[in-house]
Amino acid sequence: MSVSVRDSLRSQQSPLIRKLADCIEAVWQKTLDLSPYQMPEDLGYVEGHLEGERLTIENRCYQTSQFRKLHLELARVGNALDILHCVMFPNPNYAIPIFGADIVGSRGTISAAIADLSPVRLDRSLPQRYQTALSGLPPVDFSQPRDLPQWGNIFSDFCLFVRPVDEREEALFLNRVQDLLTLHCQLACTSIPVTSPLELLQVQEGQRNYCTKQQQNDKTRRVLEKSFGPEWTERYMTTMLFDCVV
Ligand code: 18B
Repeated sequence: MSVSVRDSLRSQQSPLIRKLADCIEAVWQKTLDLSPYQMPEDLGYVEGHLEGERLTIENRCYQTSQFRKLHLELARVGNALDILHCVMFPNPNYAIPIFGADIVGSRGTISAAIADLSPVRLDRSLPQRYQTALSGLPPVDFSQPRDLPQWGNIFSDFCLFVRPVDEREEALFLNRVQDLLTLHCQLACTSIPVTSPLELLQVQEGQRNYCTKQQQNDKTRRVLEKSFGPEWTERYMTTMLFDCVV
């Protein structure tokens, strides 16, 4: 399946967001066999403006045999806030981590850039193959690392959460996410599905915990509520952003 890279919202967004969106789709296309994903009809392209500025959202979703949902979302609030959101939800019969990334930018600066391969195991460890591969990546150093909020105990020890201060750090972030993503797609494609009912339950529980915690991100909720109200936001956060199917 081919992926279109032309996109109206994307062309207006911060360079780092544009580059990462292009990069994510290029890696997906190169390493995975993408199929269409049926998203709720009214959620592909969304605009809202209850109070204040208009919020525009563009969603792209795919699926593969290893991933029940690959989600790339671009959002823009007026001319003030640019957001990239990406989550790769594995099928529950694959005991592999959840790739997630979020970039929040405002008028030329990026305030938050986060990327992780988040474990689904209760002890928060990553599979050995992932630990080995991630340990082999070159060290990265950012001048303004950021602290995770309380609900952020879902993230791995390899989680990158920074405020990139210049073009060099933006490029470093982009390169590191490209490495994480490439590595993840390659490892996912060669991973063997779990067969034991207990393991299946554990993966389901891990994915549910990830979604429940992410739904506690008040900063995301507040942005959405301002334009769409609390009810729509609750539905969006639990069906589109962090749906636990299990
Ligand atoms: N997120 N983010 O995706 N969020 O969705 N995001 C913010 O500078 C949106 C994810 C994460 O410090 C901020 O503080 C909106 C994924 C973390 O308390 C805003 C959407 C991950 C923080 C938004 C969206 C993730 C954070 C504040 C839907 C990780 C820090 C920016 C399109 C894999 C939270 C700032 C804190 C921050 C908004 C993480 C405005 C609307 C997949 C940890």
